[in-house]
Amino acid sequence: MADTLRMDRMPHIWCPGCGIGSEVNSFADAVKRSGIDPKKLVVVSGIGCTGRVAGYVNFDSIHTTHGRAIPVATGVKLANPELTVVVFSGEGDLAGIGGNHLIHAARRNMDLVVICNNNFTYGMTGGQVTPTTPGGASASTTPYGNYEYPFSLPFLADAAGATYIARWTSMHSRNVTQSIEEALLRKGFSFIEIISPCPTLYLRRNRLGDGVDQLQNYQDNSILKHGADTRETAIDYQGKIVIGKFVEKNKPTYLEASDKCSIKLVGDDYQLYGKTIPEREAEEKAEKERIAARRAAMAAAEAQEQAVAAKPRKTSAPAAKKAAAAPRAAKKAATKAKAKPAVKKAPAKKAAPKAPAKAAKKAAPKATAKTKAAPKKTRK
Ligand SMILES: Cc1ncc(C[n+]2csc(CCOP(=O)(O)OP(=O)(O)O)c2C)c(N)n1
Ligand code: SF4
Ligand SMILES: [Mg+2]
Repeated sequence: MADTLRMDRMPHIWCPGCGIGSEVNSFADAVKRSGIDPKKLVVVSGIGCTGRVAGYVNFDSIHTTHGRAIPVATGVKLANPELTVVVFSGEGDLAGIGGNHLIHAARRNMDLVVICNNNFTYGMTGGQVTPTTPGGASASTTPYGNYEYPFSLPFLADAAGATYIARWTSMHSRNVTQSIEEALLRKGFSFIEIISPCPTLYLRRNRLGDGVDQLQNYQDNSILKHGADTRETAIDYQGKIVIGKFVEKNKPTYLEASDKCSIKLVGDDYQLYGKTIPEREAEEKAEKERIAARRAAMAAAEAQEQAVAAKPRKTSAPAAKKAAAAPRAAKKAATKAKAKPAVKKAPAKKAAPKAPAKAAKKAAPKATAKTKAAPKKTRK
């Protein structure tokens, strides 16, 4: 991750067992896999433990004020529509003080990827209750148990108009990576919620053990339900957590809708930042092709790496298998050709260790006896 993190900022502030670190890891991985140009990526965070993400990533980033990550990100996107803009923040920042911005960006289908770390608490400021704290959970401001009704964020985002909605936990890091990758490559408002442990405040106050205990809870209580009705995604205290990709649909983004309106008003000469719509479309197409080429190159490199890794080594099980098969092949060849060269050419020489090859040279029955030695090598 050295190229995606500002290593000069390490060590980071996050506590041991906090879920934010693994989310950043997934994010960095997703950016790499997506094939998008990192120079055209901007990360915006609000304030909070999660808000610190913007300070650690090696992309253009803004660590803005509490609750204002979405409006700042909206401004960045409108000022330069060629950028991919990601908001990475906590549920307090996004759904508490910034809740109004969240619903309006979703309503407009603003072209943003919003990654929301939901740890059910205001981590940075001492564990106060948040809009998602489950009923009954203890917080520094609700020491006798939370008596408010919490938001289910996927339901809120859905009702407001988000066009991509997924929820995972920090236990599901591969799914998190995959969802972020998908969101980076699509248009419109994408909302990804990640349920995550805050051992220092939420878990300790509620006597729920450490980060690992909570990951076990996620493992035991997550229910995978792609396409689930978001009305059924509420989370009770330590209860079941419905996870998956709930919504994925297309509708014009804010910029597309505003382009359409402007064309109606001024005709085809309409320009945004000095570029006509066909010019912008041509640039977008070229960028998509560059991304596709990068992805294809990465897939080819990955396939090659896998092929190298799969190549049998002398002591590996496939090598032993080959070795075991070699005398049989030699015997067959010898019987068939009744000629020395054929026996010499037995494939045993290359893949198999000396013993079976030697055996193949001599006689088939003996070779069979030697074959028994092959598994021993594997065990070693
Ligand atoms: C206008 C304003 N109000 C309040 C605060 C104090 N404050 C800073 S972070 C935070 C809560 C962060 O909670 P969350 O967004 O859930 O992030 P976490 O720390 O849990 O990752 C609050 C209330 C602030 N910085 N600015
Ligand atoms: S206080 Fe909680 S959310 Fe903040 S870094 Fe520590 S564990 Fe993570
Ligand atoms: Mg929080």
